Amino acid sequence: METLTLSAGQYNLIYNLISMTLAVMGGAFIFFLAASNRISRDHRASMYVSAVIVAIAGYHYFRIFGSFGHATTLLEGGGYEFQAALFNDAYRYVDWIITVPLLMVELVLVLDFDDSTRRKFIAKMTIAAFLMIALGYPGEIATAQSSILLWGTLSTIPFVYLVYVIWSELGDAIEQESERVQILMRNTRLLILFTWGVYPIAYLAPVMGLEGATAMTTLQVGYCIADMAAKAGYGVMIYSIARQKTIEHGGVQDQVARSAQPAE
Ligand SMILES: *C/C=C(C)/C=C/C=C(C)/C=C/C1=C(C)CCCC1(C)C
Repeated sequence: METLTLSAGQYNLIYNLISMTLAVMGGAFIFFLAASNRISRDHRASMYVSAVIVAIAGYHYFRIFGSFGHATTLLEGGGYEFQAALFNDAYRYVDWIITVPLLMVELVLVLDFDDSTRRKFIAKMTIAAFLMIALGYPGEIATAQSSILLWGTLSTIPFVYLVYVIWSELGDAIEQESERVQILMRNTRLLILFTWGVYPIAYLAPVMGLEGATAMTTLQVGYCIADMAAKAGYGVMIYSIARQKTIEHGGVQDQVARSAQPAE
């Protein structure tokens, strides 16, 4: 297994970014729970699912943080030694296996699909996400460039399918919405494309001719930033859609009913 030497700057960048991602997931968790009160019953579950996603990711970031500390040792001459064998890459993959299908559940909860379309969409997305992540993993832990390329390419097939289905199904769903919801949904679609697209690029850092420690830093930085945007940022977009629909459908009915009662 490889040992890399990280400069103090690289070490600090990774360390602080993992820490920041953990903080963002924690903050997002509170936000989604609080925000669920501002959403009508029909779409409220999307905020609960979003809170579950950032809670799961937050837990994994907590473990990744510990694992990174465990795998690095301060060198006498400055810099840090990083031992790949002591760093658990699987936390990210286990996280994705759970959270990527949940991100799709979160999405359908703000769309007005009928039950059978909903079920079919989730089934297709879960299978494709599983294949994408399971096929990507052997390349993530490989050091040979040819293995990284092979598994990366195989994993890209279900990835392209996922993005294609999201794009087209959202395209159909958009038609029936008000103009404001349409804009929010288009932006959400773009957010998915641009944040999900970061993962395969970061994954390829070791084959892009970067030196070992630089490649490792690029990959970790890419995954952290993508996770913040694809989970917390995306949840905020879903919140905006749900909130806008709530406003258009006459507000949060149960709250209105309660506050309409005479004061005692
Ligand atoms: C919250 C986590 C999310 C949204 C994770 C998404 C992950 C991907 C889109 C990963 C894609 C990959 C490829 C397309 C090829 C290389 C291997 C992966 C797994 C990094």
